[in-house]
Amino acid sequence: MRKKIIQEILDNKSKFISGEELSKKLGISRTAVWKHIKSLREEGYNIESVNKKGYRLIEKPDDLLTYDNIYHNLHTKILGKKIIHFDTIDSTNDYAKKIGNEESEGAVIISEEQTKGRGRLGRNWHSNSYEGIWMSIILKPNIVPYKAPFITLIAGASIVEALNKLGVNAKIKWPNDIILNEKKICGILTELSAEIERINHIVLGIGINVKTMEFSQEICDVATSLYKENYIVSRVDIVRNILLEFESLYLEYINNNSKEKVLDICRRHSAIIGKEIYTIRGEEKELVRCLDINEEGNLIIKRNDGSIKEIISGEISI
Ligand code: BT5
Repeated sequence: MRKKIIQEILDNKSKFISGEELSKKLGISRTAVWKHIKSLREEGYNIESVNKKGYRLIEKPDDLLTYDNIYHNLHTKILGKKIIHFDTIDSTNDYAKKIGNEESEGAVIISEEQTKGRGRLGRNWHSNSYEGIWMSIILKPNIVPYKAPFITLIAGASIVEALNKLGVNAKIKWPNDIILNEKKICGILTELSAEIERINHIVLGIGINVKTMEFSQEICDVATSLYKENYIVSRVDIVRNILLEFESLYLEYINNNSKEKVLDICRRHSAIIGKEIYTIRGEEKELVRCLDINEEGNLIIKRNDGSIKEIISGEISI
């Protein structure tokens, strides 16, 4: 409905369209029209309303994550050549998984809101309207499935690089969190559709808190956003930068099996290397020292008994 109202007002160019005309055309009440206009204004649409004349669009916000806004100055070869944009959806990862086999590599699904955003292991990912970047990228690398987990590290590396270039000193908490001032601003969810020897597609889901000022009680102690930490950065610029950084590191990996740059970024911007962390397995928590990330992208830790261990996947906390 929101889209239809915008379209009607846009089609009317700089002329006024009355509330009555809009309500007739769209088959909704005038109060409903007014409510939609109010929420569009909150999103940044500058809509003039004049008594007896109606509504007129003065200015569109340039921060909506649409293809039209993102493709300018997007200097990628394959990523983001197609961007499917939703106002609201259950989960961009779920949608990308449904269309993954038909779509070409590099297609991006972005939604302004997710009603069932997912984290790992069925956990919930809070994805309020217009407050963040909730996107999924469809990838079809010609690599064996066991090499797929490294793509999460490529994503983490590209997100911190992208944010750093916008002046945000974010860090990677292996394997899939990006943190800022000790709190989580971004999570990555990589999902694989594969046969034993061959990948059908990978859905790389990225959620970044940008404008959220208040988090629900459940996550307010662990989560933060760029705005909350006083970084006023455009969502469109962040998306463009991530797609560009990710593409170059990703192509190096799948074409040349080259991991050095990614590992270098993950080490330089690590939130945990050299620190004491907890590894978590079920109810068990163990205090260990994080030594490094090895060539495979796995975590190397030292236990209290002095033994060195490699961690391939899992949960850690600081
Ligand atoms: C993640 O899982 O961090 C992966 C999040 C991926 C979200 C993206 S958004 C686009 C795409 N579509 C989807 O449906 N998902 C992806 P995990 O490591 O399991 O962390 C989940 C935990 O983070 C939750 O249990 C909460 O404690 C916390 N959390 C939930 N929402 C958050 C938010 N908005 N910001 C920070 N922390 C959050």
